[in-house]
Amino acid sequence: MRNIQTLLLLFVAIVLGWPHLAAGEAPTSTTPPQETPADKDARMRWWREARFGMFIHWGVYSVAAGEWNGKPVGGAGEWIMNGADIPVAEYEPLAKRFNPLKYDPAEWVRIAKDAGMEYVVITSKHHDGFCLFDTKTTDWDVVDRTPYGKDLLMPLADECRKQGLKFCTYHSIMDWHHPAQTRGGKTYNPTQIKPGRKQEFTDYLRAQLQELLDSCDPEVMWFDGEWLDWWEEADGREIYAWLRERKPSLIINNRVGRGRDGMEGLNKGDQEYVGDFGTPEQQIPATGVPGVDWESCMTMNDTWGFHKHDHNWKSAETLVRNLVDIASKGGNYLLNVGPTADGEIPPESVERLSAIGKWMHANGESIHATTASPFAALAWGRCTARQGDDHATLYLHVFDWPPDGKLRVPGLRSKTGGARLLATGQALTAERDGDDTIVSLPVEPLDPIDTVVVLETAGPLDIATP
Ligand code: H79
Repeated sequence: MRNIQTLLLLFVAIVLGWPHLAAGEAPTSTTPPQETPADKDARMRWWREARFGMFIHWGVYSVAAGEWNGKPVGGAGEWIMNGADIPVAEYEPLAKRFNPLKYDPAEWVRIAKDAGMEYVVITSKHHDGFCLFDTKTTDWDVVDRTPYGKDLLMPLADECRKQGLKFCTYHSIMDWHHPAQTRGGKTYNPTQIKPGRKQEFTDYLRAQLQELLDSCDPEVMWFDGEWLDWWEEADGREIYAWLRERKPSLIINNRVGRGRDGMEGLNKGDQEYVGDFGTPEQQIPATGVPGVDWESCMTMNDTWGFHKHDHNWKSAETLVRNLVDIASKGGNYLLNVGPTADGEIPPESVERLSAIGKWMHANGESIHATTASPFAALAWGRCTARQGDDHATLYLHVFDWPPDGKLRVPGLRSKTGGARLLATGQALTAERDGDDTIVSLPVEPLDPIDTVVVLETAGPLDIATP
């Protein structure tokens, strides 16, 4: 009897979807698939190990290239519809001039791969609503409105798979073109939703996401444009759960919901929020947060979409050091390129990526699949690490070469198992000095941007807390 009761209870519970559903919810609507911490680690693994990816902002704004009616428009290139206050009817004809005949996805992926990047995130749809893939949800897309007339994402996805990179998409929730949203005239142009038409937009969004899964099958879906009064955390939770049901391995950023704390990008602390990683934008957090995944997205100049008047390029030194700084804090670096309407990555970007690649070729081991620095701060640079139970490899990134040739690693009391320059293998001596370890360096740095010293410990990591 007891057994029958238990079985009955179980049966009812399964049918009603207990225990994770509250009364009144549609089954599975906001409940992501159950996942143990180990499952989550497995899902996030490639992303955590990659450390470095390429962001690509491309669309019909690339035709305008930061100019409207012959005059430069301030702000980012992909925001020109807002910056020059262009009505939809005047913006749409840009598509007729979007004909990227020089688009060579194999070359783009090669450029990313040679830079040491392991994934690519491209705009499937930015705030202007224009779709770079073949969608049936609207004719505001590359196939229906441009002389080029072909899906731009599928060939890139194919090339990524061929060359061993992960293919990912960026999709904006804010949509200045969708008939259910009205553009505001305010800064950052948050749209309003027309009364009673939210469902129409979320159906449209889901249909597009399904098309992306069916065609180019991204590994990350990177949402943006979520700072709208009418877009709620619950909406993000629904989309998140719905996507993960369709593709359990999918990784989704925190901008699908309302968690992100402004441009700092990590989640606000007032409640749990949906999303797999935080998204600092144009900044690097002062420190990492143990157990929190995050990715800093940043530009090489001051625009995401191509802008012909933006010549404010960061140096290769800054870009490499940003990558190292981010890795030393346990984050990922998503570095942007804004290809032209012809389909070319600007030469200034290619040059910088190739300089980063040169550094990565010699030093990539100190970035990929490493973990955050075990030190609080290092006066001369940064540290990344690889830790086992009874041994650690420390990668000491020397930005400022010590004039006396003595690299002091404060608080490192572990027995040393040898030191060397990563790029050449040249052996170095390392000795204890009280609670510190001192590595003797050659007179000149190998690479003035960042010379990496590998320090192996013999035995577990032992660091005196400052
Ligand atoms: O796609 C690139 C930019 O076009 C886009 N994000 C990157 C990846 C971007 N959109 N807006 N912005 C960047 C700046 C917007 C900032 C703000 Fe806000 C929106 C300020 C107030 C509303 C961010 C969200 C800070 C608070 C809420």
